[in-house]
Amino acid sequence: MTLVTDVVLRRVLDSRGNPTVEADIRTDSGGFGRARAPSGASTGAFEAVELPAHEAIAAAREHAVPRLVGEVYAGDQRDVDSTLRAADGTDDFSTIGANSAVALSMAAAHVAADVLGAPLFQHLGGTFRGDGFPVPLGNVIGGGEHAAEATDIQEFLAAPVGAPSVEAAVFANAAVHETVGDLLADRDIACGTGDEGAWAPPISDSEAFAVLAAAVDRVAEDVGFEIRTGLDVAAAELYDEEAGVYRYSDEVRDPDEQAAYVADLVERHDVVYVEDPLTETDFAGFAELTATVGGQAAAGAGSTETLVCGDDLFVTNVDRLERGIEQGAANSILVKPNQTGTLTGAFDAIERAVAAGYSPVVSHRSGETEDTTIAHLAVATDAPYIKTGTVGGERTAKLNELIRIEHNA
Ligand code: 2PG
Ligand code: MG
Repeated sequence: MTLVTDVVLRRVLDSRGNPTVEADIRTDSGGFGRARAPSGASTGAFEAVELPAHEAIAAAREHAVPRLVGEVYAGDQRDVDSTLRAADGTDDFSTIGANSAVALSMAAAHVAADVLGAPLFQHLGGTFRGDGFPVPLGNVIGGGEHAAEATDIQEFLAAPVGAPSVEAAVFANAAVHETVGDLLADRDIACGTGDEGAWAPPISDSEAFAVLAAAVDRVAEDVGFEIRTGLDVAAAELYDEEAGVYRYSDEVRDPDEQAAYVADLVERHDVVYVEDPLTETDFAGFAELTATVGGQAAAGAGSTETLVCGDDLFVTNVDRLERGIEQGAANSILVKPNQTGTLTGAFDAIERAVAAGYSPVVSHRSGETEDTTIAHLAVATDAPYIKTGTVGGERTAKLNELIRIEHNA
């Protein structure tokens, strides 16, 4: 029923105007699935390799497509993904590109769901539990690699942990985004937005916190449920490897000072989620910080414990996660399918994380498309959070899909 009979790869636009890979897969039973690869700007050094889209497509046509067509059943995701790995022949997808790999892997899942006549999250093994939906983390102020002349910290996030539904959470984040815009205008701060649609004002991180806190308080009062705050420090981008220090626009911090600074931010601003507080190789520093701010148990939506999340640290890689678990480096992992190249890789990372008491947070990339696969992945795996922006078509594609899933559940 799900024998792959046709694979098409093409270049399409991503939200930054760059080319990315789109894959279509058809099966003998007339099924159809389509998916697109996202692309990072603050990419981790240990991620699977993204090739220029045209190179990735040419290489996948040569090495992967002949091994898929007439050979593989799209419903057997592990077989599809191990076929992609074998076709590539490297550890990091540097032959066919993680962008081609992830588009093909996700397209296979979509076609299998189509053949079953089931929503993707159900095909992936999930249900929608109204009491345990993925809480969307909304990027409302940002800078770093996502916007020039803005904050040093890459993402200031709204975390509507008390929301009674996905729909309420999505609209709360949009309201925080709008309120931040109003508050910046009140202060005569003119600014545009960054790659993910977050406001990118030319203000310090502490001013950004003040604006975020004011916006979150105002919206929380309005909607009547708790909204906390989160951060993606994306510290690897601030780290000067040669000097061994973190360079902010107004300050230089050594690793101890950086950890103390983040711990202070978490305490002062009641931060519920902090991603990449230290650089991508500092497992020991992460472990110390997690011991300080992370609490003991696995945290989830509505919990008062702070999630310390590894993005560039773990790059959705089970081996790096294993090392982190051994050292107590974090209590959460960011899951981006394109960092590992396949859905199987993402599932394996989530499974290992959950077994170790780590909370998985499914995430978009700064370069995105209208692809909605991650919304289904988050629901299918019961992830407590999903990070997928707040406004802008490529972000609302995922948010609206979450609302649809909730609505139809
Ligand atoms: C991150 C992501 C998404 P990028 O750092 O978490 O927000 O950014 O895709 O640029 O790596
Ligand atoms: Mg990150």
